[in-house]
Amino acid sequence: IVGGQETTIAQVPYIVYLRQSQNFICGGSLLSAKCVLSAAHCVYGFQAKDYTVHAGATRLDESAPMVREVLSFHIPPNYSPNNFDMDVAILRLTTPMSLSPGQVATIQPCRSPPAANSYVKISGWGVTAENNREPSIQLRTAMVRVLPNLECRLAYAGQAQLSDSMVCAAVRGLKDSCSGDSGGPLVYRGQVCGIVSWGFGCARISYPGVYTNVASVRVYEFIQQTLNLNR
Ligand code: 4AZ
Repeated sequence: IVGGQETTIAQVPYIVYLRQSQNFICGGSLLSAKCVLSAAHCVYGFQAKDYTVHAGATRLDESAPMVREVLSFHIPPNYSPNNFDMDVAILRLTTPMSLSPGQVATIQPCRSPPAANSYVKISGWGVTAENNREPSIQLRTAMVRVLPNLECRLAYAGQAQLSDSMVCAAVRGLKDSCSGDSGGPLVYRGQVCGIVSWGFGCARISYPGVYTNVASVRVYEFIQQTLNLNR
């Protein structure tokens, strides 16, 4: 997170982080005791057995209160690693997290998207500046503004295609998600409405952060169908 502030897990009890072969790589959100919402690009091309999901942690340098292995990934068949369309994944855990109020909690996917210009909360252990290489040891958070669709399409015009499965948010030039925040939550009114996905650089004036739009029909239906497989 660039331009944010330190926080603790008590303020963001639904956030988890993913390790792949012991390395911190991404964030995620707990949708249920056994299901984690993250970005497809955090897991695409890799194997479930190489991942662990860490919950209840504020800092990366202490062992997380709860660590679980990943049984399987679910990625939409139309996920495109080239343009990040449908950048969403559900990770099914081998054993459920035990939910402990204030430290480990679930969050619901958002069915109706926040209106343009709403302020939303992003959180993660990603780098605090575009050129940093190491993640933030402490969990950080920032409030960013949801951009009108047109403003974001104009920002990326000629550079990248934005699809209906994407939504942009930023305080342009100041606050943004960045490398390592991928897969983590964008929250509005207590629901997860976005997944950190991509952007050109971080907190640049010209290029807002792009998030998977959880409330878009294609993404919302993928999430619901995948969660239903469990029941
Ligand atoms: C990344 O590299 C990344 N500013 C994540 C989010 C953003 C940019 C890059 C959005 O994982």
